Amino acid sequence: MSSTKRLLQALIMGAPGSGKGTVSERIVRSFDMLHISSGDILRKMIREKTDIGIQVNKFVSNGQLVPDELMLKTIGSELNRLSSTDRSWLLDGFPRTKPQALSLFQIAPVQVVISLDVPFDIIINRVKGRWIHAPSGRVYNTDFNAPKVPGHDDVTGEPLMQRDDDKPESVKKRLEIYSEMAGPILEYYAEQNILAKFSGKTTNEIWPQVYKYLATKIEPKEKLA
Ligand code: G5P
Ligand code: MG
Repeated sequence: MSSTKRLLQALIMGAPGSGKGTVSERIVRSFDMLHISSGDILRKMIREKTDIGIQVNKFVSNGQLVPDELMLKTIGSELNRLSSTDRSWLLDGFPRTKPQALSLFQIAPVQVVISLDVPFDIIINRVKGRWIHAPSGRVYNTDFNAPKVPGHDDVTGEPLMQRDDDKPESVKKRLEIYSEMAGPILEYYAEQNILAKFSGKTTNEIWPQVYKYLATKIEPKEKLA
């Protein structure tokens, strides 16, 4: 007898540095979900110097949003893939504007929106210690989750790097943009009764709340660690 798999289409939102990438890593470890990060997709295009990568670089490295039309060109095929996949998924970093939210609704409607709420003064300090493994998007922090070997990825051993947009002036701009743009998107999802907000100063405080909430929507593959 065939069993019907329960699929979940979810978003994770939150200010720059609020821990979207970190919480997403924990989600995909505990639940059978794909993680798609718009920032990781853009950084890959920039690294590979594709046509779109060259166009988006000036926005990303200055901490500005990529204009909606260009952003849809960048991520459109990925959204179409998600609309027809038989896997559950978690989209991180998209939508960032109300028009992006409306476009997403047309392509791949979502059932759950996880919103991370972390005080800005905490974010500014933690971003200073961020290191990433660019090819996988794995995120480290010299204070919080340091790599086993300093400067190297735990899985591949490859060198870690810092992000161009983690310069203090870019971080400030990214936080201002988030403050301005996120409200209408969060309202839009609150009106649809799909918004779940999680507040805290650390990921370790937020994560158990997220896990318990998601476990009401999709079966975990691992117990809460
Ligand atoms: P991104 O890549 O989407 P942001 O700015 O939304 O980037 P970011 O910076 O990736 O978000 P995050 O994923 O929320 O942050 O946070 P994280 O990386 O997990 O955690 C931040 C640091 O804190 C890490 O070092 C982590 O280890 C540490 N940390 C986590 N938890 C704790 C804790 O409890 N304690 C401590 N001490 N540390 C902790 O977008 C980048 C750019 O791409 C463009 C824009 O230019 C954007 O600025 N872009 C788009 N433009 C237009 N439309 C879109 N949809 C776009 N998407 C991307
Ligand atoms: Mg991230």
